Amino acid sequence: MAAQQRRPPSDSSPSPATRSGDIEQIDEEITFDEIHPGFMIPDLFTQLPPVRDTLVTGTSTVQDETVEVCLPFLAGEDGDFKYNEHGVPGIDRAKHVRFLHQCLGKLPARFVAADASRPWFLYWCLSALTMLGEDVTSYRDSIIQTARSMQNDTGGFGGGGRQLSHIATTYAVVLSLALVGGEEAYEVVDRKAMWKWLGSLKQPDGGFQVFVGGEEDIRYVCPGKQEQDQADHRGRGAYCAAVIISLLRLPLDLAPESPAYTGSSSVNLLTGVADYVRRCQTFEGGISGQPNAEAHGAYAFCALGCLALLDHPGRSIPSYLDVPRLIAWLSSRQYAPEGGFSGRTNKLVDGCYSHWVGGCFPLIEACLNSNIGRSSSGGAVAADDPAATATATTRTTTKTSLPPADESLFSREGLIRYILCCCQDQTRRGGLRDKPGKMSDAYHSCYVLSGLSSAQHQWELDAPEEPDAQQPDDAAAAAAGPNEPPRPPSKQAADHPREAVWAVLPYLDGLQVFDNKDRVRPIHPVYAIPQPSVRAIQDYFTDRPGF
Ligand code: FPP
Ligand code: K
Ligand code: ZN
Repeated sequence: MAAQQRRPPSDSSPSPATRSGDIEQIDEEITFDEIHPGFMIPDLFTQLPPVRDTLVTGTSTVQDETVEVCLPFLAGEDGDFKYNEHGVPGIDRAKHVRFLHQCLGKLPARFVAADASRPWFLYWCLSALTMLGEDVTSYRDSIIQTARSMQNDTGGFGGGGRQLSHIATTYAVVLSLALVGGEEAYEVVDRKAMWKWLGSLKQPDGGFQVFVGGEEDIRYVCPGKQEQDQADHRGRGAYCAAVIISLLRLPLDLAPESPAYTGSSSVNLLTGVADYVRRCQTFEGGISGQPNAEAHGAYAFCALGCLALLDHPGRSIPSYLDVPRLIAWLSSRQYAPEGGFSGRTNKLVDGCYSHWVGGCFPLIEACLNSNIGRSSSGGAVAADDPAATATATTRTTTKTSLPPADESLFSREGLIRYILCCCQDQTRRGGLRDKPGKMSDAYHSCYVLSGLSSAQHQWELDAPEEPDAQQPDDAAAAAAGPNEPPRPPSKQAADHPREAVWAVLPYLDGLQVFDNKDRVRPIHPVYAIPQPSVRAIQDYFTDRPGF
């Protein structure tokens, strides 16, 4: 951003002094710069977009209203915030932490509708608290007890006692156990039953049902969202399944009872998943929850995260997706002046897409920057899958033309501004939110902070072919703290795709508009929980005797 573009908002906008009324004695002539000396906010974030479509529609009206509600926060005019010299407020840790502890406690009666989402509340709150730097091990005993009550003998976890196991609630419980950590927490999981249950969800088309016997007409309510059908959930089902399988180091082979069982040892729990993801890329370049549906940010993250677990992302992502078109779609999700992301075309910015869309960028950047993303070698495709092999061959051309991402592919500054200016509830309530005017909640607190974490950190990925040559620099690794050296391959891990080695960099390219005290903890780009928590649970289950 050029220096001359960084200036205080234009005089036409009301200044905090004239708005808040508590500095009445100040002369009207006084400039914004004198009140906030050195405030440097690019015009991009304080003014209406220069190019506008004059056609007025319902969509354009709500978009205009959204810009109007965000502008005062972005321009440093909200009286309740203390802004730094970049016009960015700090993160109100104490209030958010208190809000999240409250959400983990007893909830008011109206939350009865969210009863089946209890595992989600656990994950959202524990994850958000962890990113804010809190130690969540004090919740270990109660999480263990709660998780036990949610587990079914037939495998997996339901939303509560005597509820059917569901892939999403299972994912949320497993992540919650990983977040509190420790042997007793890991041991809650009946891995053998879990393995059998996942096999029973695995479909011959490569996808996963989200619960046993779930037909397309069986619906369930996604927290805070409208009802959607089962098929629409397969895209995220595959991501949840891949995360569960990887964290618990489950064997990949299928039991004969699985609907996907063919008797061939080359068909396993992960077979066909990448091809399923490929079929979900739409004409827009984004990714939908099932083939031929509307592209949505939530599925983009699930798709990329899933591919990143099936093989090295530098190989799997360009093999199965048209990356330039995906980048174009992802980039179109970031709006100005708001700075935040929308979830789909012609919709509004929302703080939770800071993760669902923002969290795609570390994966894409790593894919472009890892050596393999630039090489012309073939993709990671099972030889027994001719359709996928053909795809990989055509995609190789695209892959060779992908340049490395020397600069971020999104505006980190814009996202950080949107999050810190617009997504914090500044009242006593605390917590993070969709946008100004909306109530904070646990879901948005988790995903807004996850997005902030990806915007505040940079990740580097090893090249898969030469792991030894790609060890992270010792000094950088030491400074960054949570990075760990690659592990030697173990017997059981051998049938799992080799885990890529992610390293968080101790610096951030470009201008840093937030203060260091406002940096939240880094989270693993694929699992969205801290890297040491991923490492600890995987290590515990690697080569586990018995199962
Ligand atoms: C539209 O909501 C939302 C969707 C179509 C997808 C919701 C899915 C998730 C949040 C992801 C779940 C992921 C996992 C890992 C379980 P909307 O119409 O209210 O919002 P919009 O206007 O912003 O599109
Ligand atoms: K929304
Ligand atoms: Zn949202």
